[in-house]
Amino acid sequence: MTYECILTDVRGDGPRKTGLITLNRPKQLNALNDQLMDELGQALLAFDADDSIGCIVLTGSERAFAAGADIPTMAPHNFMSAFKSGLISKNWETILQVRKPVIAAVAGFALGGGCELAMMCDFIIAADTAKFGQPEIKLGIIPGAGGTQRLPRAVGKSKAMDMLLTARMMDAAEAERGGLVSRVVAADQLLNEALAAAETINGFSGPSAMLIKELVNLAYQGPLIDGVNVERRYFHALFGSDDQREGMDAFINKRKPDFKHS
Ligand code: CO8
Repeated sequence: MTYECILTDVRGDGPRKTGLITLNRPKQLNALNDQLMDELGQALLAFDADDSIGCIVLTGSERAFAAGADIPTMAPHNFMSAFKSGLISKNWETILQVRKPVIAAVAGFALGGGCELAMMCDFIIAADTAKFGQPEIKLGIIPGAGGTQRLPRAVGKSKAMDMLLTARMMDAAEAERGGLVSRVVAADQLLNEALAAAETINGFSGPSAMLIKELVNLAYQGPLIDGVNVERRYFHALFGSDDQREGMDAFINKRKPDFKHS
């Protein structure tokens, strides 16, 4: 498959690899247009369906992860055309269908829809150059891909209100303090660090990784008790897997596990 707005690659030395997706509209700071979002969705689903892939890393350029939805594409719309066409919404949430872990590796600007896309990933590793923001208020609009909902859950109400209402950007250090990103690394180490995290995950049981992802998202999105109940069912279910027997036998016999991802 050849793409115009993204690059794809497969990385890693182990038996399970990492699918790498790079947003690639450098002149527009990776502004997210329809074509890019279509291609991103196709690439994500293709890696998700590929049994040799354990994890996906999504990244941008040194200057920008993504500076938001493509403003010239949105500018001509009125309410009815936005409502009737579902303005750029149809292909924005494909990423939420992906069952394997998706790591965002963010350098430079992650603004508006770019910040929202990063927040739809499972965790964010940031370069020390990263800047996060939801500046939609400056354009007379509001976030449209979950920014008003996911940002407060990530950084708390006060910081979210501050960012959404004043349009100020948060640098990488503040994003880490606030819990928006899991770690901050030197910009020239960003991709290595994200790929190393993916490789670590690839070495573990694939079913465990996918179920952890589903459960953490449940904790993040839904009521506590529902998440705890589903967790209990899946916890029991994994005692029917080969990887549970292998993982525990390896621990007891002080050897490295050889997971079959089944
Ligand atoms: N869309 C299109 N083009 C963009 C965008 C964008 N979001 N951001 C930057 N560009 C373009 C610029 O127009 C410029 O192009 P050109 O060279 O042809 O003039 C090029 O990228 C470089 O940008 P700048 O010259 O402005 O570079 P600076 O370093 O001076 O500034 C900034 C960088 C601060 C990132 C600045 O470009 C900026 O403020 N960009 C807009 C950021 C923004 O407002 N983002 C939010 C957009 S709205 C949104 O994302 C809503 C999401 C809704 C999703 C709904 C799904 C259902």
